[in-house]
Amino acid sequence: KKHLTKDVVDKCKNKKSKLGATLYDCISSGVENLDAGVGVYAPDADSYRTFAPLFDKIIEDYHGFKPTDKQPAVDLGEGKTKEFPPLDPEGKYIKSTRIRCGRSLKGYPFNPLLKQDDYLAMEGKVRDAFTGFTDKELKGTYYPLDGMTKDTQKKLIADHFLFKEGDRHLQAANACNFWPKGRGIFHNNDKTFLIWVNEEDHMRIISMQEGSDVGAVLDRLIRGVKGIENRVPFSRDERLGWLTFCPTNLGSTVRASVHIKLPKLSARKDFKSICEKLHLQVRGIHGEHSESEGGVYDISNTARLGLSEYQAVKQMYDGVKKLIELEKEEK
Ligand code: ADP
Ligand code: CIR
Repeated sequence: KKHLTKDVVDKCKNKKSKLGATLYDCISSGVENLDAGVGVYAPDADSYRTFAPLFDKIIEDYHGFKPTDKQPAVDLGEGKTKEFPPLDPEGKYIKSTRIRCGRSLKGYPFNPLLKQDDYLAMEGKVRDAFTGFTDKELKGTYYPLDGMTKDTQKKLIADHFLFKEGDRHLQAANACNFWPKGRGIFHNNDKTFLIWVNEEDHMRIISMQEGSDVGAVLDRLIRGVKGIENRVPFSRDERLGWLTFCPTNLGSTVRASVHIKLPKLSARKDFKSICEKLHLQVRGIHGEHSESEGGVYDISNTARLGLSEYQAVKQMYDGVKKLIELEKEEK
């Protein structure tokens, strides 16, 4: 609605990406969901170039990343995790901490253009990679969604480990074809290291634990990412960094979040705008498009593109540190 001007439509309406995606394929989610925050997805990597008149505007609006900007070199934060000691050592505010990143497999488009055979082949490839983990803490089991009981699935979702099902934004983007084929979750015994397979992105790599030890969560994520990238090649773009289906996740792809209670601050009318000024995004207790429950919010870095993985985590860390200070100052 905001960026699909007549000029943009005229520039894009007769184009097709290398794999045949049209402008409508990119905007269908927002067309069907007028309350969407962003409303577009890229069916393949080439769509970001072919439909640049639209994507560039949305990317600049969301990340502050200009068409001439370039994603910095990868810096996962290796050797620097000690810079992130627990944010809330007494456990008064923060319940849990999670850092996730997205990765796409080289040679495959995104959801709308994948066939059932692609899903199954991709699932096989990443499964092989998981079995190769040598790090004791990361070792675990892959649970395909196809065949999982509804009770197990519900519990994994309620406990914040598994992706939801039936997201209307993804459905309208044509991203749920052949569901649940090729979809699943890998996790270690403690459920502190998890990988979502073929939900919104080919892979979402997640590290999470109770409490506020951001450094420990990041350290585990780094080991996990390195453990997989040795086995499956990821697709990366010179300008846009790690490639993802949704333009909000490009670049570092990192969303570092805490589940936090800030009773005084969150009662203020300007709570969301305080967070925005600190470059923080507020989500509800069950993630995107959900509400807060019992005063618990999911607070994370907003930007992912134009900053390194380390900087994305630091954006959340510094912002949440400030929020806790402000909560303590409130009368
Ligand atoms: P994503 O983080 O992958 O963009 P969502 O916003 O849907 O996707 O969140 C996925 C799940 O992760 C949800 O169940 C959400 O509650 C959970 N989650 C996010 N941050 C935390 C956290 N700090 N602690 C525990 N669970 C979390
Ligand atoms: C939307 O437009 O609301 C969904 N397609 C999700 C967009 C990415 N999420 C976000 O910025 N919070």
